[in-house]
Amino acid sequence: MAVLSMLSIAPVNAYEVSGVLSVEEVDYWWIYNVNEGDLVLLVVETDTTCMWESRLYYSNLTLLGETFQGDTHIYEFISDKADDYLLRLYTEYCSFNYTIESKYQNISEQLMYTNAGVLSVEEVDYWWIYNVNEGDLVLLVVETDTTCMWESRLYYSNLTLLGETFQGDTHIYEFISDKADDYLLRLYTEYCSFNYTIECIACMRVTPPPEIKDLKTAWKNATFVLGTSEPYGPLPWGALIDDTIGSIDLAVALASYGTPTSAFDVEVLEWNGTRFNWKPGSPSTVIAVGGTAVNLVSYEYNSYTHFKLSVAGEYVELNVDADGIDHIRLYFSPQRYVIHCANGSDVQYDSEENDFAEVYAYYDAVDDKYVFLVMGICAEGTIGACRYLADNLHSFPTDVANAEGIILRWYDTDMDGIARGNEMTVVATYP
Ligand SMILES: [Ca+2]
Repeated sequence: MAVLSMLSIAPVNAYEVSGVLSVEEVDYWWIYNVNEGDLVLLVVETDTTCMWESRLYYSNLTLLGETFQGDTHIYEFISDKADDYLLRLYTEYCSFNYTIESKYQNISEQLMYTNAGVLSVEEVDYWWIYNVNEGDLVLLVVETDTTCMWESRLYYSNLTLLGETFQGDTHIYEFISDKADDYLLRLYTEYCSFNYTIECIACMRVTPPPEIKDLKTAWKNATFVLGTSEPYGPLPWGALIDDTIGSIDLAVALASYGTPTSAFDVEVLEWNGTRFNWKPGSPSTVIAVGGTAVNLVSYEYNSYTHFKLSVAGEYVELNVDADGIDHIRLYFSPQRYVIHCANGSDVQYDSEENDFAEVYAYYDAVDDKYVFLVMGICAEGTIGACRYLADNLHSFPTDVANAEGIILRWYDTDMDGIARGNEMTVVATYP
């Protein structure tokens, strides 16, 4: 009897991964390191009887194939280029379990950064997608539970329209970024209120800029952050006890609303020799007391304020557009102010009797922190600004309450060399 040669048989699709797809949800999976000439047998098995959708892309988002029919989706082809493939699964009507089978061990789900929100009838929500680089793959999905038609738009930061969607409940934006930018997503509903989930690489809600009056609410449990008494990193000077006295007065006033705490700047920020980064676990709401030259928080946010320390550290200046003042510059040696007036003339002041301060409320969307800055040019300005805020916390004048920033001027009315709240005058409000 002839002996048959032994049959060689083995499963092609040796690897399986599983997931659950809920109604209106999108899942992305990467199949890494597919070689040119590979026989690709990729099967997505489900337990649903609903129609659902899958797409297979090259890594540059060129569509390789898509399937709408049937419960199980089958992709069979010879790969024509070495690439990582992206598989997108989307269901509109039913939730179901699925299993992806292939011979590729390197299959992994794309993890998405998730934010949730609620959109009410006639409401608009804005979200930033920060720091998108040219050439980045952008996967941005807004999943909703509505059956109404609603509208989303994606803009470049200069409001040039990148894309818009009106159809369907879930809106999907998939593209390769053609320029480095922050992107702005606008969500708008006219007919129905609904919950939504945004999934992408990095999304954050655009928060209205905080105002001075929010000191009582946004910062009621804030951490007071003060500079150390020695120079540190790029800071030329140590902080003075004035910052502490001012902080105490403001903290006591705030204590009727919340429970302020305190920290040194070096406890919450780390200096890497080039820039500062918030340390893990650093507080989400910060009141920084002390100017750019002595407080790391003030230094870090210097570019957002009107209060500038010169690069060489020989002067501090405030750009002010108020009371005929164009800008103010304090030279540290000798101690004198030069006020550049809007009419072009310069006036000098003695810094023993005069100071200026800026108070600025800021939301840092990148680090998701509320930062409240109280910065004198000299220590008297800082302590005077703290005392002004403490004195007026319960009833700010309207223009101050609704300002993001204010410039205060101290003049030592009683000539005792100490700044008090009633010696401060608001000379400008921003914006
Ligand atoms: Ca005084």
